[in-house]
Amino acid sequence: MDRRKFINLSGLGLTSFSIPNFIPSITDSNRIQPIVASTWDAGLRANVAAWDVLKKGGTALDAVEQGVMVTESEINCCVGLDANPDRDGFVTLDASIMDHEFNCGSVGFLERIKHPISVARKVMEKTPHVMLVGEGAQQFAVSQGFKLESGELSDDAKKEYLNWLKKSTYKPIINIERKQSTTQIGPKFQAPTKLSNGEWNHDTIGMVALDAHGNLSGSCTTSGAGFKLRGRLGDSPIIGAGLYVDNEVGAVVATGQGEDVIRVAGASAVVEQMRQGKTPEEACKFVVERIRRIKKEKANDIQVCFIALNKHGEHGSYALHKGFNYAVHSNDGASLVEAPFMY
Ligand code: SD4
Repeated sequence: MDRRKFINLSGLGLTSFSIPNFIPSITDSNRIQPIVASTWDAGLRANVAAWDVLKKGGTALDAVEQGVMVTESEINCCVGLDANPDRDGFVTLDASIMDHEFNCGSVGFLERIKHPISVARKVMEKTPHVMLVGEGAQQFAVSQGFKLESGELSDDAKKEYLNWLKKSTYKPIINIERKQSTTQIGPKFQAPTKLSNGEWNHDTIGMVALDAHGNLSGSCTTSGAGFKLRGRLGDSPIIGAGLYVDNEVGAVVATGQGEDVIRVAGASAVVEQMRQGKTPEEACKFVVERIRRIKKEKANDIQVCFIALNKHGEHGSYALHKGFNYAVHSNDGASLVEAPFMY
């Protein structure tokens, strides 16, 4: 046995004395290659943090938490406390996280907490529950040491909100993106610009990852729809809708009109299609087509997108409308992939 193989195997807790004949040798070509994929071009920056975890042999769960925390912290971003408020002027956040053993946690309608994804993880790890919402979720967060922020709107969000109040039309159109935001990879990125005319209106990051141990995890965090009805929850905190992971099959996240993702138990439906043998892209397409059938001509007014990562590290995506992209990071580097679409 050469030294390299010995080191690989000893990393698995095996030594040259304990290797039975039937254990296949581990070579560079069959070693599990970690990978992370996340929604939109903001995912490029989030993936850098996730990849930092994965490349050191860290868990997919840590990767998907730390990755989306980057987006939750970005200034002038539609995700996190800097996002647009609901119609009463309050930013309310939803997030969920799921690991390779069906452990999951989520928060909904959470106010004044900077990292809802980390509260979701605490719900998963420290309580017997899956989901906490509103005041109770906030109390729980504070009890776990999270700081209660001021609740002040960012300058940008204040401007948007005052602008919206002029007409107060209730029409939360999510994610039909006609202009691309600027993007750069690496620590010195340029934050994407939010347009005041509603042409850039996505508020979510979803992330799926496979680690070197062969385990999948996923996360999703959002401010939901800008100027939404107070108390509205979308798909992102709902396990099976905005996020689902089955370690035997794959991990899926959704972005877009949450109501229509919930209607079809979107992320779970995509996982089930992969279980039937579809590729990640085929599985996403199948469920997007189902949504289009259900919505009929109303499908023109909404956007729905899924990204899926299967057990073997193959990724794919599909969107109802043109304009959705997702970011991928692996040993091959970082890339932004334009998703195939129906319209
Ligand atoms: C929601 N799915 O709350 C989220 C919104 C979204 O980019 O994806 N925005 O319905």
